[in-house]
Amino acid sequence: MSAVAAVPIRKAGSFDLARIREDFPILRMKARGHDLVYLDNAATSQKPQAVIDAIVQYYESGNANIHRGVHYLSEKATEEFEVGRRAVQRFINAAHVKEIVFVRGTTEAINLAAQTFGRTQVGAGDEVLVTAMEHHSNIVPWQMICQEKGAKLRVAPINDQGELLLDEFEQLLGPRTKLAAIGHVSNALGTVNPVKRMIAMAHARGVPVLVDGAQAAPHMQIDVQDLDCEFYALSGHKMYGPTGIGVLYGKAALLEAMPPYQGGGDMIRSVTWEKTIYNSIPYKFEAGTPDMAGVAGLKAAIEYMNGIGVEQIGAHEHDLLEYATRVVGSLPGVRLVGTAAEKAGVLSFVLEDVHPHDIGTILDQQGIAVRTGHHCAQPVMDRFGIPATVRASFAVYNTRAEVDALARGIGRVLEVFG
Ligand code: 7TS
Repeated sequence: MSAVAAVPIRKAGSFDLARIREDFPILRMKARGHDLVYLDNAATSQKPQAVIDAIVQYYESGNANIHRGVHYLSEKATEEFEVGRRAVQRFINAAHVKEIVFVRGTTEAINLAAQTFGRTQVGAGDEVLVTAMEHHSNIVPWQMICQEKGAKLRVAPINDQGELLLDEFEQLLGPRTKLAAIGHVSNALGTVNPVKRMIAMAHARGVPVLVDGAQAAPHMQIDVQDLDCEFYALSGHKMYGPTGIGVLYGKAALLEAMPPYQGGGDMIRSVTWEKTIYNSIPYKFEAGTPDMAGVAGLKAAIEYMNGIGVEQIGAHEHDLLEYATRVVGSLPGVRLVGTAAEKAGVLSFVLEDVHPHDIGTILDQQGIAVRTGHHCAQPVMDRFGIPATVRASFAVYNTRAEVDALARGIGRVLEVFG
């Protein structure tokens, strides 16, 4: 039986939460003697059996190095890898399959863009524009390039709700701006940025745009042609796929013009001591043996999401977020951090006089997994004048009962801390 057939067949339009939960073996686990309540999905989501099976199956009956051998298994592995690339292409509606570059994850995708596009396009006195709600992955690679080149990193500010100030963003797009690198959804606040409008604003001034889609791809339909972004980065492990695989989408003309990122096997057409001729895109950016099993798992994850319907997933999570905002937000002493009108998947909060780490520890004793800390978005914490938040983040398999458990857990924190 193929991994594809192992994906539960579910008509888009039907949403059976109990069945969806059965697809995720880890959800049957106990944590510290309690039913596991996994609310750390923005860090990484759990994996459905179909994804686990696809990886096992790859190693059981599909493993060989790709693009190299003439033998049966190598041809099969190569074909599966490229089928996976086409699945990603369709998932984000890229115009060409060659615009899909496999990388380890969003972090590597952004570093690739910074070290190739950034390094060749950004010069002394130029600017790169980001927003005040970026994850460190969409800050540090640009800081590094700006430092190296004598360029300036500009930051579009946010308001007290955690929404981008669009007018300021627009004004910061200047004649020296070489790239706008913007998060689609904030991992610390949950804010959904109006990226399509932002891209249009940037394009009106001739500025290309990279979108960090790590927190968007798990929750909403991505259409890179409709967005018209130059680059889009995502991580497989946040969208029910395995760790170690992610995607950089780039418009073909840009990818073609960019120098390679890493040198090695597969990214070349020919090598002599005098001169190396690079491979065509996307292979030019895929030096070395890639994560074939990861691509098999990512393809299964995409099929899994499509089987439920990406819109259905987003709608369910939105319901949970609204419910949690109401239930948790009304507990005494709770202050929500990030109250944008448009949000996805994330509820960040602080409790008066209790450190987030203590809250996380007491919740953990009840089997509830949340994240506490700065969420790799320290400038966001600075903006709100806090060191850390507690973050509950939702996935397709979470339930209102789990939100109730979270609320009870916070009640316990309030008892402990009086
Ligand atoms: N961008 C955003 C918006 C993210 O949330 C993350 C990871 C990354 C980039 C980096 O992705 P990676 O797959 O390369 O690590 N965010 C989180 C988080 O919120 N908790 O743990 C990782």
